Amino acid sequence: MKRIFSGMQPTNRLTLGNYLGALKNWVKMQDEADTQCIYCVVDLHAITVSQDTAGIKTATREVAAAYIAAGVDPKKSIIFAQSAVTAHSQLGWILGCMTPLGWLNRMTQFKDKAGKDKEKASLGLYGYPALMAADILLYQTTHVPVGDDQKQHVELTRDIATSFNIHIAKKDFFTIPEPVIMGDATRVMSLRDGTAKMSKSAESDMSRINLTDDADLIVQKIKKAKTDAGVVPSNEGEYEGRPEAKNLITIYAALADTSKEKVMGEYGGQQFSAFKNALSDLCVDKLSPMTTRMRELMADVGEIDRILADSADKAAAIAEPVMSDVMDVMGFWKRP
Ligand code: AQP
Repeated sequence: MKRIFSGMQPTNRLTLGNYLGALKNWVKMQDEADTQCIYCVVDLHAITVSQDTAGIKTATREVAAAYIAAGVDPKKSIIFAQSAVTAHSQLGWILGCMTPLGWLNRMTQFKDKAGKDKEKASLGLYGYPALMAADILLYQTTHVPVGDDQKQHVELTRDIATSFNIHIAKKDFFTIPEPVIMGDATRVMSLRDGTAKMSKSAESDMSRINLTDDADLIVQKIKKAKTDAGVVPSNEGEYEGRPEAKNLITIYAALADTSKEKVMGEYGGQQFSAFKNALSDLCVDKLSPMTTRMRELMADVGEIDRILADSADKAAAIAEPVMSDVMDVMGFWKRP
């Protein structure tokens, strides 16, 4: 049986990037035969950069609501908050103690997220990959769907698991997970800068489309999206060196479930204003059912909490026996 584990940070509301790059594929995976999907809201990871103690609970519920609104079915998949299963922190610490600094020093995400002043970055941000390894290994995960940017962390997870199996457990204890690089996953770029990833925590709200944006705001954001002085490209060669043009075509193709070539065949040579109108219509058409469902879900927080609680029980039922075995392997005293 395949067991899939993946997660998103409740650092803000989810964006079109999160949807097209990950969520859309998560929904497909839950219908694959002999597959159990575990989709986590990784709130412990969210506090590695800043601690929004007033907003994280709502953000966690909103991310869970977005998963469900996008099509993740809580009857088929486990949707839970990472902090609700304490074994994540426990195993994260243990694995952190056996992860050499040399391995962590190679992680490019730390370099990106710590920015120029690394002295101000937290120990948590540095140790993020050890906690991510714990998230994955606790469930004896077989496959981890990730974007290209996260592949390095899954490789590190494999190294940590292999080292634990050889040197500590002296047997095949942890399943060695395979990264599933989502080949058809779309990399959505910022609407203000075609060379930067669309990111939910980027400073400018105009740089992204949030899954909660209403139709007027979507239209406004796409209208103001940066383009260049040319017309819509007609082929791949014409969008090289034009990241903003390429991004809008990529978004259109992903939303319409078609190829970029087909989109360029239809709109190539036209003014961007006409193409942006078509893109806005498509975006509103595809996102509004999701936005409506999210609003309904968020209007009944009790129901979201029931789903999160029920799923946390299911997650804990898998994680706790693994954690108990880790305690034995580590030689820790356990309550008799
Ligand atoms: N722009 C994007 N295009 C394609 N995929 C994306 N993902 C994120 N942004 C894009 C995918 O969404 C998943 C969730 O990732 P995360 O919440 O762990 O954090 P992230 O990758 O760092 O995403 P953000 O939105 O940029 O969050 P912040 O601003 O908090 O850092 C991942 O599978 C990711 O590939």
